[in-house]
Amino acid sequence: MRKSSRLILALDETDEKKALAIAESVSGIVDAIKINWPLVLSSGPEMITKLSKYSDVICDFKVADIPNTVRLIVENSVARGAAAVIVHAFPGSDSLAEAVKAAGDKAVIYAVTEMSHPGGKEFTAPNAERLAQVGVDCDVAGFIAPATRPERIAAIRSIIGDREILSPGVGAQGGSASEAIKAGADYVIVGRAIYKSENPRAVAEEIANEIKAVL
Ligand code: OMP
Repeated sequence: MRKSSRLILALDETDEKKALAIAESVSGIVDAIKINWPLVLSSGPEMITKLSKYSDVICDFKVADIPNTVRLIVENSVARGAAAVIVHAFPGSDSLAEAVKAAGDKAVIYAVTEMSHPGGKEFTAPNAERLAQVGVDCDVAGFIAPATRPERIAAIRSIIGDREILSPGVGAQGGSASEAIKAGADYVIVGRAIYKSENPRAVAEEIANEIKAVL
């Protein structure tokens, strides 16, 4: 994945026309576009391929299943053009290893450690270090860690070495892009603050400049 602006757009806009217009307008500014269930369910999985014309696409399916099902989901995401797939680490090392194997050299796998929302403190936070370690053992490319708790990005960094950290929770959830990068994130993931704004390109540029200032 490109590492330039360090900004990833979470495109949870469910109107296909609007989503494609936003993707086009931020293309060149964001390093990747992340697609999640809302847009896949409203507009179809072919959106993965359509978006890949504008940017690398991360399929955020937060896959949490037995190895065979994980393999089928990753293979089908990659066949549609995904450059990366986000999976949960908690189903265990066999599921995670199968995800990495299914991605092969065509895509990479990111594993969730601690989630960014308040409920993320209940189950994911107390287990985040173990989830990060299982991801390292299974050789995932990187991890999801919360911009809403930058100190936790630093804690995850101490376990994963130089693997990547993608950090959601900037803007609508209260986190700051520059604080997340300063804490050790490689990329920040931003959704509503960009796609719900009047001028998504201008907001994306603003966040990219905020990140650049602390690099
Ligand atoms: P906004 O809150 O609108 O910026 O969107 C954040 C995006 O990141 C959404 O697509 C979430 O599903 C995703 N996300 C989190 O918000 N928190 C997490 O802990 C993990 C993710 C993710 O895996 O991307």
